[in-house]
Amino acid sequence: SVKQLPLTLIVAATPKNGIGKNGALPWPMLKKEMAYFARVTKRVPMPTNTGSVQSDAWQQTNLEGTRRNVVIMGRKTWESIPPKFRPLKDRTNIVISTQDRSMLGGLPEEVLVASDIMSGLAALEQRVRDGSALPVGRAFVIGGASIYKAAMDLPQTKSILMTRIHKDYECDTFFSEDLEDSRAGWQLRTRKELQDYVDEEVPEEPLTDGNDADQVSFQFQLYQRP
Ligand code: FOL
Repeated sequence: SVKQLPLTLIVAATPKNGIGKNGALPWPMLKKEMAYFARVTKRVPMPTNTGSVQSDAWQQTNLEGTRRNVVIMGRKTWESIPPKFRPLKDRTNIVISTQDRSMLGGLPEEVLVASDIMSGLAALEQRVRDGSALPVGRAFVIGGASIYKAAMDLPQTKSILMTRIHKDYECDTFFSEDLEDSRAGWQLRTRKELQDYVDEEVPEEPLTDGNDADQVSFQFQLYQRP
């Protein structure tokens, strides 16, 4: 059921936890960072073999059928994605809005609209049951600030994939300070634990990206709480 589904936040933030400026990202296009976001949010984890079936990976895939990760975002984050990239492909998109979907422009019918995260997941669960959506792999919360905050207040949110941007861009939108508050219980995991989580190699050294006028380095991190 929806309350059992683990949620993962994925976010990029400056040293002061800035995540946005004027409805967009505060930094220039960071190709390697955006590519990491796309790869990680698309990659579906291998199913864990419980039942008594043969643990052959190939058979297992055919028995379970294909699955698709879900990305949950607020209405302003939806509007910030370039139209040619939305809905985010190969992922089930859920948009959180208090407004009716008719007020959001011509959304494709495969995009779910809900008033909060849990209602969105419940609506998706219904679609999976009636066969109009694929079974869920991982569920990612992709922002913005108020949606991240709501997700961090849910007990099923145990993991945060943080890209720490090593430059202080001017921002008007910020990620929750709860990540640094020891009472919130968030712990920085090791590089090895991050690699196991995302199922890819992650560089030890910061990556560098940007343009000739604006070079920036950044680092991929994993935070988890018990
Ligand atoms: N998390 C991280 N780590 N980096 C981000 O840039 C980020 N951005 C958002 C949420 N979490 C993030 C929200 N903003 C696209 C654009 C903006 C956006 C999220 C996604 C987007 O267009 N994504 C395409 C890739 C486009 C490309 O390759 O240039 C996608 O398919 O995911």
